[in-house]
Amino acid sequence: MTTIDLTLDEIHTLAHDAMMANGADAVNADALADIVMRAERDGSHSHGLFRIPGYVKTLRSGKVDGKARPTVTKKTPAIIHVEGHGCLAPTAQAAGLPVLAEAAAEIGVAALSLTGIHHFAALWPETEFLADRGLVGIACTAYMPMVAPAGSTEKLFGTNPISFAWPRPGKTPVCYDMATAAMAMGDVQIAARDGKQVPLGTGLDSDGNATTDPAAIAKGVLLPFGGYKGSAIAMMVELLAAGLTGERFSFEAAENDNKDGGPPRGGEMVIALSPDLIAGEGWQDHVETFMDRLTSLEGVRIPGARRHQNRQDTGPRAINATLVETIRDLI
Ligand code: PYC
Repeated sequence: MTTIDLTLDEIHTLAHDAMMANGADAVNADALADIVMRAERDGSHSHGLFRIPGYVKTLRSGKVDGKARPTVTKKTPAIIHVEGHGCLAPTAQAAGLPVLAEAAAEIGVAALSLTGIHHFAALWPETEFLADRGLVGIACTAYMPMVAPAGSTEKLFGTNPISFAWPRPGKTPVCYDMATAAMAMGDVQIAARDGKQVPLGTGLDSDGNATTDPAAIAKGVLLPFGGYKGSAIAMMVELLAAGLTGERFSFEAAENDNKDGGPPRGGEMVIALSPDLIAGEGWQDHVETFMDRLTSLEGVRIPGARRHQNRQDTGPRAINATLVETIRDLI
């Protein structure tokens, strides 16, 4: 694979310019470019520039409103609703997360439901936002049907990612962000692009046969991670991100989507909890004894540690050259 070195500023500018050239205004372009740059910075390539062609498709087709201004409503002191009016998720999150954090810090627990958004990004930016403010964060979103529930070969669930972050004042938070599919579709597509195989158990081809060929899986179905256990968590994500927000389930998102190749309209649920108010004084020391015990075990890695390690490097990132060319052609 040929790569081009881009600084973090150049990555931001490339993403920003691609959005602006296709009808977004500065507020929406900035929110999106920030998320894309942070994904590349942390080594989350499948959520970085790789997503720009898909975002641009949604602007060009008119499915996403690149000039939308989300509306924030406090339904109760602890229930915050953001209606995105068709924006990409980062714009709505930028409006809602500060209100969520303030409510949870005051009351102890608060929920943010986002509707009318198009989510195609990582979810750790949401939960890390909360952990950086001393709160526990949980976020999940449904997507297009790509995953067969355990026992079936028919897709119904989205890749349905879920993220969890735990604050560690003075340290980087514990944070995971995982598809409830055995592999995120972005990673399957990148493996197909780079001519790599994926582990058996990732998905089935269009005839329902197990395969290690990512291109065949992209035409067939993904499997949930961990069999029926992952399937139950994928179902929970559908219920939280669609049932609880009132937005579309993955199958409804697909039925109503214009199939432009970008993210469909959907919902996201973000929950914030305050350990200061729930556990009370001393929680940090108590948790750190657990973390010390955990990390003393041979081979154990704290979720999020690799991304946080990558983040220390502020130098250029090697980006797939064909992708950079593709994005430049969109400007
Ligand atoms: O990474 O597959 C994904 C995803 C779907 C919705 C948001 N992110």
